[in-house]
Amino acid sequence: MLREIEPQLTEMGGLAGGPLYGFQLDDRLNLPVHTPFDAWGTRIDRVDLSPLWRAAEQLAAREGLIAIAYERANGAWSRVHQFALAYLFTASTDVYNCPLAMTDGAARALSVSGNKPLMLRALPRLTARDPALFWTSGQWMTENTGGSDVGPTETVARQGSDGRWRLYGRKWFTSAVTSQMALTLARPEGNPEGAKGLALFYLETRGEDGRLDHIIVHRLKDKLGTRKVPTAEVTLDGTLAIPVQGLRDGVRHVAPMLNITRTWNSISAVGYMRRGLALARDYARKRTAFGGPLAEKALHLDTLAGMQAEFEAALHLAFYLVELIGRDETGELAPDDKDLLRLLTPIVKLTTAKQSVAVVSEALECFGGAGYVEDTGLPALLRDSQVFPIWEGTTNVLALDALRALGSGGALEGLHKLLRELAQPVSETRPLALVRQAQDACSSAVRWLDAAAARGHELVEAGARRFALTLGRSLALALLARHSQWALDVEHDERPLAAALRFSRHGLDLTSAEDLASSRALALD
Ligand code: MFK
Repeated sequence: MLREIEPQLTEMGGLAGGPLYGFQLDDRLNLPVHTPFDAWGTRIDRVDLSPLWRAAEQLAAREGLIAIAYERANGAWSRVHQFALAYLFTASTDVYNCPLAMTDGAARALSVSGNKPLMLRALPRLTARDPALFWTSGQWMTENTGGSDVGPTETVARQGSDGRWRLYGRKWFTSAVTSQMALTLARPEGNPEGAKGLALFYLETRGEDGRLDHIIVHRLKDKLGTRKVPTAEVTLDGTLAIPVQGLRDGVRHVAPMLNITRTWNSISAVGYMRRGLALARDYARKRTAFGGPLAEKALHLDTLAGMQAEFEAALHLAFYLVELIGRDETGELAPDDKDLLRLLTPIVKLTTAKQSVAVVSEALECFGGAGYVEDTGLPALLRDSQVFPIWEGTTNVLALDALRALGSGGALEGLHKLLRELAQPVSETRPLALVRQAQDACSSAVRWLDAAAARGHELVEAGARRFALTLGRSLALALLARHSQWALDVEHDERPLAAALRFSRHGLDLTSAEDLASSRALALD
């Protein structure tokens, strides 16, 4: 498989590190433009994209960035192929990964919905390789009432006498509004309050006349980063929509989408770390200060090495998640592993997102003042990375999701089993000690959980983020250790072991017996 896909990866890497990167720098000041009215006062709500984004859409379709996962030419490993390409593509296309994530998520949610007519209508477009046929999807969940807690969603779905559903409400934050379709939550009239009363709806943004279908675009959001993404605030004023899967439990039905978009988030976070490092390492060889290149300064090397260790850990973690998804989609996962996949999706997302902000921030610092100057293109990297811990669920929301995903214990059993399996091929003392360290940290986190649970749910909630990060970092170390053994055996290369050792020294076990009263006093008094 590697022989088969490597030429495409090499080509994408060359593009991303060459002409596409140049294009990105040239495109730096181009932003999407919203034109609410035409010259004659007719409401048109046209949104024009930047040239880079227009090219990214064509490239993504042609290279099969969505299609590969659905064609499944390499069975369970097709997801690895797809995300390896996405990893290379992402940092040079100014967050075009956002519509791709949503498109992939929508394709997945529709695929498992059992709604044949919608699958027949949308899937061939969402997975098209022909740019003329290719559609992207939005995910419109966030309202004035919030993006984390979607239970209070105010959008209402009304069924007309013609039997068709129309949506009425205001979406405070949509993903790219230029998408041809969206999956969105709305409350069918008469349904109970709260999340259970929401249904998942499919809508096409434009009617047969090519005009927006009763959608008013109020404005594009003025965001810290991801500025090429035409994220919009919109009102739905009678937009035709189709229930995807019944008239309730919209959150459960959108969950397959969330899990895919969270995986895109993880891979993108790793892609941004890699971009920051690639630039910082290149600069270290070129920049001379205090009598020599930065690449010869011990402290600078120590800093870069620490960043590289975090990056390698995140890479292994994110691609392990991708591997599980591929196996799940091809029916190759045992029930325990399915529980593990459910647990790892939020854990990997939150762990890699935090690593990304830290590493990319450090990458800017490696450039000194130049890292803070816009026309180097570097500040945008940090602004864009800052979306990873927010987009698709904040760190805390995902840490709580991870607690829910523990279920009746199958997921933790799956994790312990995985750590044992990762230890199996490891024979050398040094990587073996690292797997043991990962196992110990994981066991200690589980002991913390049991002890906290015995004292009440609030204590568990307070430690949820540290618990989730401990599991994420432990698994990352075990994966690094296994890879180190492989690299020693096959490539006679000590470098991955050095990354694993360094990562282990950054610390794994973050759980501790904080008490609620002192947190409250520190946080608020
Ligand atoms: C790239 C640039 C983009 C531009 C910038 C964007 C900036 C930010 C824009 C945004 O606003 S992104 C925010 C997007 N919002 C989210 O990602 C939602 C975050 N919140 C959560 O994920 C909450 O955990 C959730 C809304 C899901 C909680 O809602 P509920 O109703 O309390 O869910 P609950 O009761 O836990 O789950 C309902 C059902 O769904 C359960 O199944 P049952 O009905 O069978 O019991 C759950 O098991 C299931 N479920 C929930 N999450 C799941 C899941 N199943 C599988 N996987 C999951 N992840």
